[in-house]
Amino acid sequence: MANCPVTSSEAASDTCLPAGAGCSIVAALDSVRDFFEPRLSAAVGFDGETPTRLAESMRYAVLAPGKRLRPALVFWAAQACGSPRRDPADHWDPADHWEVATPAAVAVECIHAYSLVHDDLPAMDDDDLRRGRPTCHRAFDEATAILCGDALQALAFEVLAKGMPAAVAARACLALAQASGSAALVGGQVDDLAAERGWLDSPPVTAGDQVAWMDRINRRKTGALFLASLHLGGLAVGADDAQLDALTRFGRAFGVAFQIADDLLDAEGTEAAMGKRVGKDAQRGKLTYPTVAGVGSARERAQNLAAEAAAAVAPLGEPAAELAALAHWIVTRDH
Ligand code: GRG
Repeated sequence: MANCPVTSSEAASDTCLPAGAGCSIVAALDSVRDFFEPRLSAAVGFDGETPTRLAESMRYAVLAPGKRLRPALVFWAAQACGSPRRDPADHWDPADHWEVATPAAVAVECIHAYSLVHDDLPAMDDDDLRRGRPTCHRAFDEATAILCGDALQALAFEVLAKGMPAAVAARACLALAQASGSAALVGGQVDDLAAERGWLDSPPVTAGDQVAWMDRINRRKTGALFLASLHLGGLAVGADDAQLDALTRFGRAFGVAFQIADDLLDAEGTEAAMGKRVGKDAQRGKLTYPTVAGVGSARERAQNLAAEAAAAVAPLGEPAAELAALAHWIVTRDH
């Protein structure tokens, strides 16, 4: 397997970030995609009773070129928690941990892809472009896109239940169901719509209340699936409570840092780099971190959170270097 470990010293240093020569986190993400995408494709290689149009829409949605951040979190959490105890001689091969964590990586990417397909629908964000291509309802039709999302969601749990040992599968299914259900992904999406569509009895007014409101939405809408990705990766290799706790602290800081960076990119990024429409938030007068707190302080908070995330996984040692580097990268990326 092509693997490109990032060292702890690179993770802590700005010089390893994407703009720098020989940046290893970008290569490490390429390694994840090289390993993961053939396995993801196999998971949506339907036969039997799945109608062709539905199968095509699911492959279209899930195999479109995404960053694969959630699978990366699964694999890097697995390698961070699995390595020391599996090979005390320290000759660890991350491939062992990635293979065992593959059902978890496929499952979280299926949930993510379904949420994007549904979010792009006319009843929600009404977008025409996603991952540089026409959105699913544009390439197919609305009914197919709704059913594609439904089937991707069910597939996620099928893959976990089939691919993991029973006791681990039950914990993993619970964690993923909670992260994608009414109290997290779906609930966060509903609250986001509520603010935008004037469904709130008392919208937040002060800057402090607005930041708390956004944190609460993003913790559920975006952060919960990142956290579940990390936990599923840990569970796949039998992580202990201390390791899961380190992943939790990493995931909480990472989730907010990611969302602030996403808001900054919506305000300042380009459609070509992002592969989706930008400037939507301003058009809709939506609350975002840069509009409430200002671009400078939003950027500063994102960088502080990235450092906090990296510090949280420092006790996991060298195998957690990719996680730390990813936290720094997500706040400096251009897509
Ligand atoms: C429809 C239940 C339901 C939820 C929708 C995912 C989502 C919730 C909304 C998408 C809108 C949005 C911009 C959310 C915030 C951040 C986010 C999930 C960005 C996309 O994730 P990336 O950058 O995308 O990892 P790729 O395409 O690289 O996988």
